[in-house]
Amino acid sequence: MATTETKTTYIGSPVERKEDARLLRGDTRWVDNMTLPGMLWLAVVRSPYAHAKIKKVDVSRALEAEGVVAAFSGAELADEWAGSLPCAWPVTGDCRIPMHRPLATDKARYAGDGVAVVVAESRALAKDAAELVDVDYEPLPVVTDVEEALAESAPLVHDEYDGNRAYTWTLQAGEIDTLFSEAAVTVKERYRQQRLIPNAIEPRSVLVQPTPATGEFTMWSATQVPHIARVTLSGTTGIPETKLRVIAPDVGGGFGSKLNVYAEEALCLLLARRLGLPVKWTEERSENYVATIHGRDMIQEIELAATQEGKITAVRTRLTAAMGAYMQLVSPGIPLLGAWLYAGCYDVQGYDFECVGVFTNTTPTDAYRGAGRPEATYAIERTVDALARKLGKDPVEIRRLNFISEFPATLASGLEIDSGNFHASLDKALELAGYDDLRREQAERRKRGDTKQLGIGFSTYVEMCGLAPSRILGAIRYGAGGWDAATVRCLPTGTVQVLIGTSPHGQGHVTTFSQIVADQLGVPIENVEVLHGDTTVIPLGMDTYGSRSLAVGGVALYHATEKVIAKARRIVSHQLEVAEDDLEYASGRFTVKGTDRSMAVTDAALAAWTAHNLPDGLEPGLEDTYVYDPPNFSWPGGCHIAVVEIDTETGAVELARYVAVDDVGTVINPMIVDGQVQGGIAQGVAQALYEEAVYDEEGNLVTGSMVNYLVPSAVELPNFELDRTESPSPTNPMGVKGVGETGTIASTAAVMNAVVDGLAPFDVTDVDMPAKPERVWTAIQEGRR
Ligand code: MCN
Repeated sequence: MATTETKTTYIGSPVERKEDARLLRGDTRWVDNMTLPGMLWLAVVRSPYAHAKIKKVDVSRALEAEGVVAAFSGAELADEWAGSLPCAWPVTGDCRIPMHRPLATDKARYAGDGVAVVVAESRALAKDAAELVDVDYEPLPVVTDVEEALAESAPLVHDEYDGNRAYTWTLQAGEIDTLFSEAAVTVKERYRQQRLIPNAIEPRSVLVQPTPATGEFTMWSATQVPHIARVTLSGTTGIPETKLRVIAPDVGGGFGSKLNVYAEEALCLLLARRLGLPVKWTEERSENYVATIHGRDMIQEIELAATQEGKITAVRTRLTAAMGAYMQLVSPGIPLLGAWLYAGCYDVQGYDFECVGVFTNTTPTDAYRGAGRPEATYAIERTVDALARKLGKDPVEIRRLNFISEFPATLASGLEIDSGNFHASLDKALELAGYDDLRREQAERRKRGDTKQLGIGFSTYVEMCGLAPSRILGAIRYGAGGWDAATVRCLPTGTVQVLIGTSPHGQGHVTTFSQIVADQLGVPIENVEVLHGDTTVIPLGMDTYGSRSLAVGGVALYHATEKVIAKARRIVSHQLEVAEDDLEYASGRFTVKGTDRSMAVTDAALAAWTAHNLPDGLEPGLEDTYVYDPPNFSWPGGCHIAVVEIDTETGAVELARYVAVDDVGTVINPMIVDGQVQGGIAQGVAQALYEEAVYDEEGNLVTGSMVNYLVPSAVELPNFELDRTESPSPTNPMGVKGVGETGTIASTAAVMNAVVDGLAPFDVTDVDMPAKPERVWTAIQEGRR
């Protein structure tokens, strides 16, 4: 029986994060702080060339260096790998997934590609010795540009293929040609999604402890995906899954970059096995820039067909997406996470999507916050503004005309939006922003030729997250399921232990999942203990990415509490000698209807533990597990409005105001949700205005450190003005949707639409991202001419 009558006290409250006191005290377990007896350090020798034949690797000088225990070239270890580093998403039957050994053997394919490894008694000694490894390279021609890589004359990143095209993936629906030929208006735009470099506060770090007597290995890794790492690294190293325990202890951010299985993890495992001693590696920040995956890097061509009134009838999109030099865990699928979203939250009849994945001599790309969905939102939101400009309409008007307004709604691209209310979030955002006043102010500044022009930009978005129904993931060839699991264990002392398969790295799961359990079982929140990120303690799990932890893991947890309550009901009915139906349940207590006789779930837990007086045949203990496979993605949406001030003399853009009204269904913890939205917006603004990975012609990463890769800080950002609408998801009993990526998905488009809107007096219709002063100033000069 559902416990909908349960009085909620924690859910919906801004409960302080249980995680924070420990984090603030420094009472934490980061992998890099861990030391084990006899521990060795690993250093990777990386190619300085973006493309080069490896003619010879000589590790003899390194082997003679102080404290060095072992050194190997990629070729020397080649036969020890049981398989490639994993790529779990072959998006088409003919998708090219080249062999990807943890160290390159024949040629280096990007600057930073590992070619040899050194193991020594300390980090410094390993690093020093790595510099003594002699590698004889024969530099080869380089291609870093995704479109140039498709040219017939382009250098081949992988010689075994006849070109750099990795796959072509398409999706069509409706009478697309007819809709375009009959359209009164069409607009066609081309956008560049620049390459981005994730910067988690904690760099990647791995420590492997072997137990030679049993053949077991424990790997601590700063990863988002301990469960996926365990399965896939077993394939790469040949260590049986049953002998490999992966622990993600405290993890300091990931933003998708730690949703991966990396060479250094495999190397630490292999060398710990060979040497019989613990081996550790911690990434330096400069290594993070070349050896951790990058995000975005694609060219988008998008075309809308519309009526004279501005009703969009069809959308056609062509993507050319860089994979980089190899396929990492989910590289091929990342651009396709946006494949269904290129019509945004608009009701269209025709849909035509194509994505070509391309190898280049660059660091592999993979999931970076939003992964495919910020790109899609950017393209459609920018193009809707272009349509509004062409028709001389207000961008608000054109959006209203096209919104999907009935739910559930089947998109032209085929998926179903569970619930939403795009008009409501737009209305609320307009009111918060004071839209009419902003337009008035803008008009006045334009009239007086103010050197500080105002730009107002919208992004009304919908996204699919909560990855996801296993059947759909299977249909799109994703290599794993989308379920997640939770166990709820009521201990005799009144404590409730939760074992959850998701793996937080900053999202506050311990708090929000405690809130769910505390309300469901009526225990104080302090009495809930949430365990995560250890494949031995929690064998079932699919980890954290795609804003799935609440909408999948949290819902599994809710169902597990329901199972526990159902068992407790049997125990209580037996103990109080009444029929189960005569018991009412609320806030952790069963009461016999119409009386004051009652018993708490925690008392049932004690009774289940002593097992002195249980119904015949009932197993002792009060614990249950639920594995939840959602029937649909979850579909957050909303409206973001950016207001920028553009200095027309310098081209500097300042984000003056930012209003966000999001709809993430039922909210468990409004403070945590606000924090997620704020962080997400900051990351999207960073793409619009600041961040850009740049390679030179030889494939050197020019923006190889924080000195020249501009990660914004709080100083560059205004206080965000946040609000919400709430359309509970009908597909899960709590009505929740994900929030971890909404801010990033919505904000880049809002800011760039604001920049272009501010530059309208100069006839500027596009500026490449990031809209840095030089680009904006140049656009103004060209516009003036
Ligand atoms: N939540 C809530 N009510 C909702 C939705 C969510 O209270 N309606 C809470 C959840 O219970 C959880 C948090 O908000 O505590 C985020 O939930 P969810 O949207 O399920 O996202 P995940 O926990 O799965 O986190 C993944 C998501 C992604 S994909 C990226 S990228 C990202 C992000 O989270 N990376 C982050 N947020 C991050 N935050 C930090 N600090 N660091 C990162 O690396």
